[in-house]
Amino acid sequence: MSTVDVTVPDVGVDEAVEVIEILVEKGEPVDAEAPIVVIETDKATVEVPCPESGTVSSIEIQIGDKVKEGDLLLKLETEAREDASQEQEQEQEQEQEQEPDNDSQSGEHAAGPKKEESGAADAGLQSAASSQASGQQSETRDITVPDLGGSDAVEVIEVLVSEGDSIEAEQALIVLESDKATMEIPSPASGILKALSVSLGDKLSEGDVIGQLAVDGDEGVSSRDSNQDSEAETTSSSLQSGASDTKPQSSDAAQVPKPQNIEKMLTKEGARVHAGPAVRKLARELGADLAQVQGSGPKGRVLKDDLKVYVKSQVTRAQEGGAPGNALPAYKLPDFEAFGEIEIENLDKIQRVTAANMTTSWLNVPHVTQFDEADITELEAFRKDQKAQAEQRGVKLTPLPFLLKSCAHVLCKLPQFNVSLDLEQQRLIRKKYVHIGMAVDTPAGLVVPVIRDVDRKSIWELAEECMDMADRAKRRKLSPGDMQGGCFTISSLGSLGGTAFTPIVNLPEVAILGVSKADFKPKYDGSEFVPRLMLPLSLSYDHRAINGADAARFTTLLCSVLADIRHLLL
Ligand code: CAO
Repeated sequence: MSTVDVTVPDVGVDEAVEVIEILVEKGEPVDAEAPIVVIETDKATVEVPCPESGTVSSIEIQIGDKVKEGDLLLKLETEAREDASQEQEQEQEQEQEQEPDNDSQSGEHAAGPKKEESGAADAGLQSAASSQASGQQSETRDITVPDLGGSDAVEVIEVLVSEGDSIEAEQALIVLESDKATMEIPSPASGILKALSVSLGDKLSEGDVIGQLAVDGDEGVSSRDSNQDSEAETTSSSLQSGASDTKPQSSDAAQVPKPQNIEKMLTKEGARVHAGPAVRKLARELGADLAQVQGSGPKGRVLKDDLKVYVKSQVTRAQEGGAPGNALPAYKLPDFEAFGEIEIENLDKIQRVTAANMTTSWLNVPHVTQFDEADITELEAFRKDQKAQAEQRGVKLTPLPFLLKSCAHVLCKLPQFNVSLDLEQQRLIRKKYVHIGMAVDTPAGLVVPVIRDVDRKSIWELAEECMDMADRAKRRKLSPGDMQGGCFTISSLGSLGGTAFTPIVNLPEVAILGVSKADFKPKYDGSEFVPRLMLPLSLSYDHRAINGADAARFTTLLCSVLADIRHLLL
C-alpha cells in the first residue's frame, strides 16, 4: 500500500476557486476517474476526478475552501503501484515482442501520461494492446455538436475531458448551457481524444467541431451504423488531414447522436437544472428527473445527496402509498429572475414551523368543513351592556371569550371532539381537560397560544387571558409551553372580514373552528323577516376521527349556546 496526495489539477484559471461539493468520504473506496470534489470557477463547475483507484485516507479540504492548482485535496491509500506498473510494463513488452509490426500504431496509446500513471490505465493499456494484437486500426474523426433543440451559440460551461484522455462511448465531453437548459454533449464512440478545440466560454452551434477522436477499431460510429464503416475507412486519410476544419463533411465527422441524452437535459418548462455530470449520470441511471429535485448546493445546484434524498422519498412514498402513481409529485420553482427583479428573504423560524405543520396536517388529515351561522343578536347586546364594566376591569370584551367558553361547553357535551388519534398504536386518546388554542396573527406569522381549563374559567378571566396571550404573541414573548397541550383551536378572522373559510386542523387535535365576520341578515321568525346578527362558523374536522353527523351536532349545539348563553349554565 502507498499513500498518494491528490491535488487540484489545472482548471484553466489562475485565481483560487471554491470547493462546492465533496463527493467522497474518509474510508470510502474510489475508482480511478470517479469524481471526488466539485469546484466552481467564475465560469463553470468542474468535477475533479480521482487520478487512480484507492481508499480515501483523509480529506484535506472543506466545502467553501478556496483552492488553487497543486493544493492538496485528499490522501489516497492505493495498492502497491510500482509492482503493478512493473507488471504492466512486462506485459506490454511481451505483447510488443509478439507483435513487432504494430510499432507504428503504438504512439496513439502511449500519448496520455495519465494512462501510464493511473490505475485506470490498466484497462486502457490492455485494451490498447489487445486492439493492436487483433490488428484493428483507429480512425481519427471530428466530434461535432449535435442538434441543440433549436438553440444556437450556446455557451460551453464545463469542459470535462482533456487531450489524450481515453474516452468511453456516451461519456460526457462538455457541458453547454443555453437559456433553456444545461446539456451534456456525450462522446459518440470510445477512443482517445486526439484534440480538443473548445474551451470555457466558447459559443457553439450545431455542427461545430468539439475535437478529434481516434475511434477504437471495433466501436463507436462503426458500431452504430455498419454501413458507414467502409465509407469511413476509405475517407480516413482525408479526415486526418482536414482535422482543423470547423464544419466537417457529414461523412467525416463522428456525429454525436442527436441523442435522447440531450432531450433529457431539457427540463420541464425550460427550467434550468444546475448539476454536475456525475449527478446527471446517476440521475439517468436511476431514471430520476433532475428537474424535480430540490438542490441544496450553491445557486440551487443539485448535489448527489439531494438526488439520494429525492429518490429515497419517492421510493418511500411509493411503498407507503401502494402504487407508484400515488407518490406526491414534487415541484421545482421557476427562475423568477427571468421574469423581473426579485428580492429574496429567508423564512424565519415561525414561518418554517408553520409551513411544516400545515403541510403535515394537510397531507395527513382528511379534512371536511361544516358551515353554520349562529344568531348572536342577544349575545352582542349583552356584550355591549358589559362594556363599561370591562373598561373598569381594564379588559377588552370581544366575542372571542364567549366563543371559547361556548366551545368548551360543547367539547364537554360532545367528548368525541376532545380526542387525538394514535394510528400507530391504533387507539384514540381521550382528554379529561379542556385546553383551547386561539390563532393569533402576528407580524412574525401565525402562532397559537393555548388557554388552559377554559371550561373552568369565567368570561372575564378568559377575556383577560386572551388579551395577555395576544399581546405576548405579538411581542414574541410566548414560551413553547404556552403553545402546547391544546385540545381544539379557534381561528377568528371576525375583526378582519370574510363570510367563511376552511381552517386546517391543528394536529394532533381533530377539529378547529373558523369564525368569520358577524353581519345582520333578514331572518324569518314565523310571521315576518327580522334583522338578526349572524356569526358565520366553519368547523373543519379530521374525518378519520369525526363523522359528519357529529360535526353537524357540534355546530348546531354551538349555535344554540351562542344564541342563548344561558345554556352555559345547564
Ligand atoms: N364579527 C364581527 N366583529 C368582530 C368579530 C366577529 N366575528 N370578532 C371580533 N370582532 C370585533 C371585536 O368586537 C372588536 O370590535 P370592538 O372593539 O368594537 O368590540 C374588533 O373586531 C377587533 O377585535 P380584535 O381582533 O382586537 O379582538 P378579537 O378578540 O376578536 O381577536 C385575536 C383577537 C388575537 C384572535 C385577533 O387579533 C387575531 O389575531 N385574529 C387573527 C387570527 C388568524 O390569523 N387566524 C387565521 C389563522 S389561519 O387558519
